[in-house]
Amino acid sequence: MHPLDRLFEKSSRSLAQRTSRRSFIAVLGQALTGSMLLPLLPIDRASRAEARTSPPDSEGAHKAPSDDPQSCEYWKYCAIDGFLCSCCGGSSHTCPPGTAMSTIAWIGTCHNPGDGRDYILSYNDCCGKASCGNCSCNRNEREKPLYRLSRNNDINWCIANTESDYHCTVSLILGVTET
Ligand code: ABN
Repeated sequence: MHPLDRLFEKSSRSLAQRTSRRSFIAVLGQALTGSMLLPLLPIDRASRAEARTSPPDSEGAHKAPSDDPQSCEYWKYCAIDGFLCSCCGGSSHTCPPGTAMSTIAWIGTCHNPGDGRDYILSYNDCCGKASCGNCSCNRNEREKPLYRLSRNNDINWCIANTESDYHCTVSLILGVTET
């Protein structure tokens, strides 16, 4: 007999003498149950959650600023949440025909890489028509979570207009910071 076989036989016999069939099955059952429960253990997914804070495409993942007002990366849109009026028959600062600008708005500050200055902007919704649906852009840079409503931009600013249907959002320059 090969020495390895002999060794294996000896250790199997000694194990068999030391354990009953019932205890062997119990240990095997515990091992199997344990291995099945392993995937249910809590795993720290915080790092993955952080990586997701910038969703892909128009919903975030903010790449290099763009000088195209139909792009979500356009500098004036740093705190916008809505459909870009520039893709809906209007421009970055004018509402499409047949809609009216909201009388209340969200205010943000964006850096213009073109001249290196920071601008105060208002994000007004254009109201009176159904949602445009083009160029959804949700950047909301430096926005705070919804638990402080006054610091969250996920709001239909048309609520103060007589026609409260939301169509799209524009971005108006209100001022520039002094240098
Ligand atoms: N300010 C744009 C908007 C409109 C409706 C709902 C959420 C956000």
